[in-house]
Amino acid sequence: MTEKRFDGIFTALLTPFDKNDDINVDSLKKLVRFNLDMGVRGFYVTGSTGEAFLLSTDERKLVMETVKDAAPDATLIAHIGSVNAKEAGTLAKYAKELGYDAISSVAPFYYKYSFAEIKDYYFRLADTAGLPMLVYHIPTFSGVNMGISEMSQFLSDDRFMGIKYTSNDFFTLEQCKASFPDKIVYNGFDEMFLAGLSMGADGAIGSTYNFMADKFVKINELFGADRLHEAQAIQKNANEIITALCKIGVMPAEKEILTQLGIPMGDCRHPFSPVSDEVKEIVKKDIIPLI
Ligand code: MN9
Repeated sequence: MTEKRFDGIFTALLTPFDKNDDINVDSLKKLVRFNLDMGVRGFYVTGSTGEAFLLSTDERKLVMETVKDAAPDATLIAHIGSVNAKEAGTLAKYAKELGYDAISSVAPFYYKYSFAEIKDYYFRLADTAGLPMLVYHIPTFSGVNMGISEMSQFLSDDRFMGIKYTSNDFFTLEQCKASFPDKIVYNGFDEMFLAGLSMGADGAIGSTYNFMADKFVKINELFGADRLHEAQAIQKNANEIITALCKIGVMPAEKEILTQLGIPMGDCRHPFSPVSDEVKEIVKKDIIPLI
C-alpha cells in the first residue's frame, strides 16, 4: 500500500438525507465520487459540515463505512468528536477498525472544562484509536480558544499529526507551522484559503469543496507554482459564491446546490429549517451560474 498523503484539499463531507430523514447512502457514494473526480486528496468525515452532532452513533458509523467503501484509496480523517466522550471513544475505535488514516475532534464543549481536562480528552482518544490525531480548532463554535502555548502541548507530541485551523487569527496559524514544521496545518475557512496558504497552511478542509473542490485544488496548485495572481482570481470567484451562501445559510444552501446539480441531498436536519422556495430560486438563478 502506498503511503497516504495529508497535504492538499479535503472535503468536509455533507451528510445527505432521504425523504424519511435517514442517511441517503446512494447520494453519499455519488458525492464522494463527484469529489474524487474534482481532485480532492481525501475526506473529513462527520465533522460540523456532516451534521455530526445531529446524528446517532450508528448513523455516524454508517457514514464512516460508506465513505471508506466508496473511497478506499483516498486519505480519510474521521471526526469522532462528541459532547459525550464515551461516544467519541467508540467512534475512535471504529475509525481504526475501518482503516481510517487519522481521527480528529473538536474540543469538548458545552461544559466549561479546564485546559487540563481538554488535554486529557484528546490524549485519551489518541491512545484509544492508535491513529494520528488532528485537533479541530473552531473557537467560534466550540467556545474553546487556544493560543500557541496550548497548541504546542498537542503539536509537540508524536500522537498528534496537526491542526484543523478554523479561525481568522492567521498569526497563530503561522506560529503553529513555524514552531512545528513537520505537522500538518489545515486552513478551515474556505473564503480565506489563499491567505492560509500564504501563512503556511499545508492544505485545507472545507464545506464548500463539496461542490467546488476543483477551484481550490487549482488555487493550491497555482500557489505552489508561484502564480499568485491567478490563484487570487479563483479565490475571488469562489468568494462571490461563498458571500451568497452566507446570506442564505451555508450548509442548507450547499445541499440545495448539490441537489440541483443532480445529487439529491435532502435538507439539513431539524432544528435547521428546510430550504424555502425563495432560496431554491436564488441558488438556481444567482449561484449555480457562478460555479
Ligand atoms: O469545515 C467550514 N466551517 C464551518 C469548515 O462550517 C464553521 C467552512 O468550510 C465554512 O463552511 C466556509 C464558509 O464560511 O468557509
